Amino acid sequence: MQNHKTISQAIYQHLENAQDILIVSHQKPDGDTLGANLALHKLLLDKNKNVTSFCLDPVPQSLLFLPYSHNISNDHKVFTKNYDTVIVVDSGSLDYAGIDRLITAIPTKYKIINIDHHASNPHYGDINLVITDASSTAEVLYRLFSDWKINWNKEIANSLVCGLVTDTGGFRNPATTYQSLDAVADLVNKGANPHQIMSLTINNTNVASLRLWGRALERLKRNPKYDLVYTFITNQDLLDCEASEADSEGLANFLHILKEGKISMVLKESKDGYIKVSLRTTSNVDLSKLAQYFGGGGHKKAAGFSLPGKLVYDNNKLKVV
Ligand SMILES: [Mn+2]
Repeated sequence: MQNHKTISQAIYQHLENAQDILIVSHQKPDGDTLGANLALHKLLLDKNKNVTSFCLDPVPQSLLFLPYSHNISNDHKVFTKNYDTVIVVDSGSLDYAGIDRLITAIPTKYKIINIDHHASNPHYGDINLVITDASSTAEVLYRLFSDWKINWNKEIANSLVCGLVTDTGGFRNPATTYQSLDAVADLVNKGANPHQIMSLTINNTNVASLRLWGRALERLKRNPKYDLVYTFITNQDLLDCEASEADSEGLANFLHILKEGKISMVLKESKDGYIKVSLRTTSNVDLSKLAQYFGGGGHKKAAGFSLPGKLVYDNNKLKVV
């Protein structure tokens, strides 16, 4: 942690002198990337900075409860304005954030502050705070804000708890540590309401989504050779169940409850002609390395990558074509 304290101070010093700050979440946003973005957003607004928050995709309905969520822009024009600082949260790369090209349009010189917890993060920022044993970027920010002794408020506390709740699957996955729970306990003391956040996020499903999960669960297969359990979702499934791609989110995490298989894998077709592969394990296999081999990334116990192609299920066999 001694190294993190030095980086924490470097970020603090930089932000004290910064004026125009862009905060970027990753595309297809989740509760962690948006919670982290908006906690920083509120903190920097309170410090009278000019703050712009960006995400390539719109805020999902289920996360609109986050304080200041309406301040998140997905207008590419925000990249034509002047900034001295770009903070990227919860993104293993600029490409993963979806801004690798957009960022080149910023006319001024700026520094990138990279705040993340993905094991595959290659430290692409000018200042990098990447804590891979943190459950979430929200937990990284909790440690940062605690170092800085900020003036806490309910909005910041709720935004951070949203990241902690969603990235730990309600404190159930192996990323949940003493430090995650300690952070949440303290944030509750500062006004956050984890029960309400859980019922708005992870305990917030719909009929279309459950029908889609039903299809995927019915198809679960074991591969004894690799001690793997897997299933898949096609674009046709989305049409048949009147579900959206977002409705399959959480399925890979849900498979954590399985006692069979070292690794669980969910393959999902996406509309852009790719197959998204999500991997989870409760064993010591480092999935981030496996995912990086295929051009993806993530954490040791939860990682993913994409492949071009389609899924074909024929004769009880799944093929990628
Ligand atoms: Mn995260």
